Amino acid sequence: MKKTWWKEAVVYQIYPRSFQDSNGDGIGDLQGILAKLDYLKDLGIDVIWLSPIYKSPNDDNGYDISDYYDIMDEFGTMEDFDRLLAEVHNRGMKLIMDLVVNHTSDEHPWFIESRSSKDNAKRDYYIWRHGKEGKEPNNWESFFSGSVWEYDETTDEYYLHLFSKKQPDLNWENPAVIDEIHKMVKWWLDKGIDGFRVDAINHIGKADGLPDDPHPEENFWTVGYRYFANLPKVHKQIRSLHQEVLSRYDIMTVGETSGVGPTEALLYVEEGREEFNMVFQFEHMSIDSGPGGKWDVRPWSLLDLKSVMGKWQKELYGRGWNALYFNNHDQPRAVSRFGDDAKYWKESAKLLATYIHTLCGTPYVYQGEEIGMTNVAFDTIDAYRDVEILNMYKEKAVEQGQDAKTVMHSIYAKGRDNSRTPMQWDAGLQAGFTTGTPWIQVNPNYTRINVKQQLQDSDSILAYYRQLIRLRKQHEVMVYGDYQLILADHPEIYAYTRTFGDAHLLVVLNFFAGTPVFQLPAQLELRSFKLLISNYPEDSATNIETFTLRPYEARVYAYE
Ligand code: ISL
Ligand code: CA
Repeated sequence: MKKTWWKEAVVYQIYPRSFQDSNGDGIGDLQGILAKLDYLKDLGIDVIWLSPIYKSPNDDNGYDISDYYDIMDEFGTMEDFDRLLAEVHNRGMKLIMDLVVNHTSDEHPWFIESRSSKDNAKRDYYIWRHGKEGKEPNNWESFFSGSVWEYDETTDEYYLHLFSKKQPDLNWENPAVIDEIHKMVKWWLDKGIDGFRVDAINHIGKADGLPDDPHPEENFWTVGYRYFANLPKVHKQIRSLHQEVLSRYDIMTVGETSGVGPTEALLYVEEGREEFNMVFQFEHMSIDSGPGGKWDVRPWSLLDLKSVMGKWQKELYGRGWNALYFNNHDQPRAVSRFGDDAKYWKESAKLLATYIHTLCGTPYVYQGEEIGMTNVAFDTIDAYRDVEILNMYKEKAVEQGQDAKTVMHSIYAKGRDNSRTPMQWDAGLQAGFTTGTPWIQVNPNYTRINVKQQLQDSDSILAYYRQLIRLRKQHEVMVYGDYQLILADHPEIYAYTRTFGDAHLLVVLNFFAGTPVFQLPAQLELRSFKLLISNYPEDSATNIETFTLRPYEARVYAYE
């Protein structure tokens, strides 16, 4: 297996709006990030991924871009960015940007021109269609509720938007659009950034003729998904981006691709395909949803987690590379979702960290994860900011008259604002995030859960992350080792080995609050084990052949 820096790296995702405000306007900014670089360096971070910082009217917090070549006013200036990049590099870290090219903002000059008339030169930068008998051109539904089509009076046509109506989809069938995007990507790479996380890239191709979805009820994601996700034409576009631009730089790329299993993922990441280094897959993020999609909240089972993740570990090994994550700005907080954010908060946050950092792939840490930040439950819908949440609430609770309480409960479980509350730096006012009024309320548990407290506590979640990340740098097997599941059918214990040449790891994870007994499989009995890390104070048991695990206990052993 080829060794490269991006396989050995640990990535930290910053959602700039919620990270650190430097000027008291309640919105995180680039100066704020600059002030925290030493914190990230000390944590052991190699690569910082910045969620979008480009000019944007913020309908979707920067994922709606109105100028790819400029910085969002609230975040600072291009000089601030250049300084940030230089300071990241000075510390021996790298910086990757979010590349959002499935759509722009409706306030992007291209779209303003495009909508102005049918014969405007930029008309075909976007996807315009006539209505069908006075209705939308087809039955596809947006990820953010309602039709993907928005009627525009000026020209009496509809434009397509897979996300909010302020995020019109670019027309990737138009060579002029592709030229513009290649040029822009090159411009950022020439500035010296170290790669991209590529937003919603699996959606850039739409099926020819934009057919109606004949099975509107059968979609986990949204109606029409099969016609605008992971189509063959997407790969052509990515390969041309790779060949013409990306391949000329020593960078890392990670595509965001919902709806793929390992087989389809290999089309994006297999070495030699010349597309991406890795992709974010969503299968493990769906194990707590029913057939109705993400808001259809269900309990999850460890056996599902094992089978999904095991499949990815096995099928990509030696052929592609995994991106490992439990948290990002679109997902609820993992400690609330897969751990226990009350009694075993600390143990379970460490357990989940142990899992992500001992699988084969590149681990991603999302801001606040390293201190065990939890979900939030605001009393009223007015406290929420996310366009996906607000549109969904309006559709279900207001228009369809569904029980508002039930809708709020699915927001508490799955809403994206769970991970967008301000970073909890200390126990002072507004968690040290801002001296003003934050754009979204802080989680009231900041007095208990914050960076400052955990920096002083050698048993903290933060200290544990640092230890795990250091360990990864000392043991190549943690990065490159082959994964082998043991105790496959155990419903509470998740255990596996990793092997790289002569180096071996044994990982034993008790995913729940019970106290199951671990039994070492016979084939490992004659080995000698050394405990590398554990989320409980080390106990005296030298015999690991059989032992009782404590709630959420995690142990990692090296063995020969
Ligand atoms: O999860 C999905 C739909 O619920 C995916 O199919 C979709 O690719 C994903 O939601 C895309 O997310 C990204 O693009 C969005 C933005 O709102 C998210 O924050 C971003 O991560 C639009 O730019
Ligand atoms: Ca600010």
